[in-house]
Amino acid sequence: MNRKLPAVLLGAAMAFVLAACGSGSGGSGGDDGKITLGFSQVGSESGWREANTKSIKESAQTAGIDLKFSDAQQKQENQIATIRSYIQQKVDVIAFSPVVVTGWDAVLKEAQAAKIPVVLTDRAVDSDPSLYVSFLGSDFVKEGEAIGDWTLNEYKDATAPVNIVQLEGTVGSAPAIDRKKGFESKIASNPNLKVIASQSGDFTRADGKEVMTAILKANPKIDLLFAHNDDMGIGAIQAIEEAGKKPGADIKIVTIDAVHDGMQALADGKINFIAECSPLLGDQLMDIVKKIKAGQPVEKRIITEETTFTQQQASEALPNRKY
Ligand code: GYE
Repeated sequence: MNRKLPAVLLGAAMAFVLAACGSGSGGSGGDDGKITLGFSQVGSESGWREANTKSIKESAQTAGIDLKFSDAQQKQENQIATIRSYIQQKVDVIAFSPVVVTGWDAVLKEAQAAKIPVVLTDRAVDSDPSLYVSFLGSDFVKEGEAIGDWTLNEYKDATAPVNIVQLEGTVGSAPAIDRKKGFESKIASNPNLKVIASQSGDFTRADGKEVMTAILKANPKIDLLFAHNDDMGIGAIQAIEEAGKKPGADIKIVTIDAVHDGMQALADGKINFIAECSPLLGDQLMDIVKKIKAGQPVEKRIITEETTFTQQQASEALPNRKY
């Protein structure tokens, strides 16, 4: 996977940005002087996604950017079709949150041939970095590591095996791949920590519940659940309660995102720990878009700042959370 960015490519990307905006022609934003941004969203699978969509729409409005927005319903073919239509409409900049990491080369090359700069938000692709201008989003490996560190500490005195279940995000998506990698790399140092089941719940509450119900039936002893997002964790809480067990006590639960409903479950004692993943990418995205149009340099990789929450910290933070 080619997600490391050799320095030499930074220069190449810059040259591309400058070439793409040097002439000032071609953009559909010409008529009223507004910049036009075409954005292809993954879907509306989670509370995180809802907050992310709201952030992008609000920030576009505040920035005076004309936003064309499309929801791909978690299907790559929909995203590709939308990006092609943005190319045809000659938008000034295309941004998208790629549902999976593979399969983007052709459409990214089409955008480059049309001199339309592309910004990745939230999720990565495995295409050559010269095919996009910037990538704005979280460090998902770090989030998985934060969950792994909590787990190592929680079970540091364990003398018997700790049975762990993992509910993975969308198969082939950057957050599912990287969170699993970060988590598993950490827990590998304690041989008592055993992942006994690991399956995708596609980042949704419904699938989280369904998959956890089946896993509970097949595994009488589960100590810890790691769900790759809050929504799957909340779905699993329902499954655990229906199985007559107490979430947060009989089965401990750790998740990623820290959206409102996750934080509420954490404050209520049903989740034990959450690593934050901020969906508030709108303002930074609009800044990038404006810089690109102004021919100014933009950073190739912009990493979102995030933290972690214990139950106590969640109770304290909840009243002031924006999402
Ligand atoms: O964690 C999950 C959403 O890509 C970071 O996608 C995002 C993830 C987020 O569905 O809730």
